[in-house]
Parts: sequence; C-alpha cells; structure tokens
Amino acid sequence: MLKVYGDHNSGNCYKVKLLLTQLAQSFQWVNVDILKQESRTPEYLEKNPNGKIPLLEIEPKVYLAESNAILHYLSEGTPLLPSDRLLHAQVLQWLFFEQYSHEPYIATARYIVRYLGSPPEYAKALAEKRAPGYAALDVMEGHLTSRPFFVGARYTIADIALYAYTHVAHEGGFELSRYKRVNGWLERVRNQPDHVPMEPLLVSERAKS
Ligand SMILES: N[C@@H](CCC(=O)N[C@@H](CS)C(=O)NCC(=O)O)C(=O)O
Repeated sequence: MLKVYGDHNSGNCYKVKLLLTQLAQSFQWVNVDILKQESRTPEYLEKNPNGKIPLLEIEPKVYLAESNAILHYLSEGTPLLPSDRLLHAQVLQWLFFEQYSHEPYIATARYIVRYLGSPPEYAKALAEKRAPGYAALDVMEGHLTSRPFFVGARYTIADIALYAYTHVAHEGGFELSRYKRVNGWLERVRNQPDHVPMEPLLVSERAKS
C-alpha cells in the first residue's frame, strides 16, 4: 500500500491526499510534525535527504519527494493528466508556475502567519511576499477569464496543485475578494466528485500568544 508522509495542514501534503482520494486509491498516512523537526531526524533524512514533506513511499524503501512530482506520478494514465502532448506540457507549465511563482509567496506567508504566529523577525520577509503573491493571483485571474479550469477545459492535477494554497491564501493575509474568476474556479474545484477539504489549521501555541 502507498504510504504518504505528511502534515494534514500543509497544502503541499493536501495536494497528494486530495488526488489519492479522488483516484479512490487507498493509502496509509504517516503524520510528520515539521514544527517538532520530525522531517529533520536522521531516520527521516534517510528517506528524503531534503528534509521535506510530502513524501510518497511507493513500495518499501522506494520514495518520491516533491508534491507536484508525486501528483504527476500518481495521475499518469488517469483523466486528471491529459495524454495529449501539448495539454500534458501545459499541466507541467502550471505545476512549475505553482512551485516557482505562487507557493514561495502564498504558502510561506501562511506558514509565517499561521504556523509561526507572525513573529516580528519575520515581518520584513512577510511584507516582501505580498507583491509577488498578488502577481501570481493576477496571472491566475487573467488565465481564468476565458476558461473554467487551468488546462484543456477540464479538471486536472494543475487545478489540484494551484487549489492547495490558493484556497487558504487569506490565512497568510492575501485578500481574495477582488479575484472573481479565481473564486469561481475555487468553487468549481470544491464541487468536483470526491473532493475532500483540507483539515483546519490548528494554530500553534506560539501563534496563540
Ligand atoms: N517543493 C516541495 C516543498 C515541500 C515543503 O516545503 N514542505 C514543507 C511543508 S509544506 C516542509 O517539509 N517543511 C519542513 C522543513 O523544511 O523542515 C514540495 O512541493 O513538496
């Protein structure tokens, strides 16, 4: 059985959980608490030397890291990954966009606010994430002007990858109300068969103080 090492409140891990659920693929979830440095223990680093979650264990001791690589691996041969050459490459385009232009700003802002509780030493880093984060949302809004989903007019893993942190962008201080098309798309993603929500983020002790 597939094993996923992850954290239920992490968007990168949620991508994998959502896809596996929608593919009706059973899996075992192994919780890794990143605030307790559980992804940095010698045992975990043997599995993923990069010290990050999510991590997929495909068979004993065969591992795959990087959330979007995992999505690509799991969706191969399913309707969630087009086989047409150009559509397939366009899915990859959005997966790379998510990792380079979206996640480093929108996900990490949420991490600073909700996991760390906006400590003052992170104020500058948080402020610097605003402009590039909004730029990514602007690109998404523009792309969705004439289409219901990111690639080929149907739901794919590109939507899963982008949904993971966009739907909780407000938790990192991003104002989503002006993004009408993004909001419509979020609703369409939520309405897909077998959609499961991300678990609500339990604010850390530090964030509460
Ligand atoms: N590019 C990676 C990013 C993974 C990542 O940043 N994971 C975070 C949680 S969302 C993590 O493991 N942080 C713990 C650490 O770096 O120690 C992916 O998409 O899987």
